[in-house]
Amino acid sequence: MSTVGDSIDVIEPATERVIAKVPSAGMEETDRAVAKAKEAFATWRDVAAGDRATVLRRIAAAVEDQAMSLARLETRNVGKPISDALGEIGVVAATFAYYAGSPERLTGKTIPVPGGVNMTFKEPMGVVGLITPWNFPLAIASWGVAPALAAGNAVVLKPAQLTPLTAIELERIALQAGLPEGVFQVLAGPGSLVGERLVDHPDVAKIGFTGSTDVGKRISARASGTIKRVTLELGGKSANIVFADADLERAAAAAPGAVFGNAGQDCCARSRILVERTAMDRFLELLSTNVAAMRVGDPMDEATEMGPLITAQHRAKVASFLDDDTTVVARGSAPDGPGFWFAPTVVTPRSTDARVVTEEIFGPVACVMPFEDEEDAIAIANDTIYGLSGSIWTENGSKALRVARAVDAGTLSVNSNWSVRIATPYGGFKQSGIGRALGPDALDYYTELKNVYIAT
Ligand code: TAP
Repeated sequence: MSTVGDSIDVIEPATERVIAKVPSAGMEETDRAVAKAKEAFATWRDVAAGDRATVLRRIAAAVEDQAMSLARLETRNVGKPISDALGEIGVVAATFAYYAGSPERLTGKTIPVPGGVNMTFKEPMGVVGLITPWNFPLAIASWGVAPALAAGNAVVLKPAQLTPLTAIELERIALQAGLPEGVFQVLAGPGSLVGERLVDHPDVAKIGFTGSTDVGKRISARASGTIKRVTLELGGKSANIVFADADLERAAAAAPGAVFGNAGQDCCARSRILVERTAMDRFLELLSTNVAAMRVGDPMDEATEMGPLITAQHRAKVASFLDDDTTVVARGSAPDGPGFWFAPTVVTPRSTDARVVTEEIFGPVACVMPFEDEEDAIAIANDTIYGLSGSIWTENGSKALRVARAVDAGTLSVNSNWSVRIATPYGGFKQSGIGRALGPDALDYYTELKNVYIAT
């Protein structure tokens, strides 16, 4: 991607070619979009709940109808395998369908109090600014857009400049599905202009941000200027904890997908694989075989398991983790180029301070470390500023639950890598974020709780 004058060149990571030019918004366009959203909100908030639900259902159906073309666009723009992209577009449709059930269920409570009764209402907030990353562009956008619209808000979405294409398509689909003009707008443009203006704008009631912890901190500080509501879905350094009593073959078969899925550009990538020392040799042997067998190549091929990285700059950053503090113990293959390829790589660290142990890599590099016992595993898993997700592999159910309760992370799976389910809350502890996406709880982050007292 590069910004040329007023347009963005969108690059295909697998070929390094420009595949689209998109208008790049600035401050003025942002102010205009917010003004239009504010006007649209005034009527959308009063649209009957059942009618809002119908529009969301129509968006879900249209996304499903156009799943293949949307998936192709996502694959070309991000470099992710087409089978993954199709799965993600399925998540987008399912997210709209799920939140289509919400407008009519956004109920409050009646609370008896002396001399009268209190009622609570979940009111829409107004104009919501959503700022999203490039790794799961449309899926993550839908996690904000669908509950925000369901609750009666208007939305201005700023997708990452690198990957704006499917978000632009979603705006078109929403209009065709009957969403009134101005209720949902997409503004491609730099975070330093469009993003910051949305955060500063007095008429934006809430910011839903998904991205890096560094930018999340900046947004959090800026948002204090207007006491803006903010939810933050940020980075991670999740642990994949493998006990010696686990089904090692199953754990080793799942481990590559848990960290090399989306070429490691996944906030919940289990990039620290913690293995009980007595099982280490066997686990590494199985893992190495599985990594060598990974199919890395043309993202449009249905058999491909891993595509390229997003940019040359990002590839250089990922490569910088293979420094003197690491030993490469297994490596898969990758095409030569063009394309921003990087082979899936497994390393062991030479010290616990190695960058590969402490920092989010956001690429296909897994760091394997031994632990001695349950207590040690928990201590290592929690020795990070992040707390997004993680997995625990053991055949002992009590131990699984003890460890899951003790790990400081928002989303844990036992004998599975699966983090994201539309009906359940997703988000981070510590510097992995504030608030939760998905599930019924997400609606609380797109509504204000109002309390009305009536004297009887
Ligand atoms: P960032 O560099 O943080 O960018 C995310 C979004 O913020 C982009 O749209 C970006 O715009 C915008 N932005 C940049 N600077 C900004 C500023 N000063 N003010 C307002 N907006 C600004 O992240 P990324 O590289 O796209 O994504 C990778 C990161 O996201 C990783 O850390 C990953 O873990 C995290 N992530 C977290 C989750 C969840 S759910 N926890 C999910 C996916 C990704 P431009 O880039 O277009 O300028």
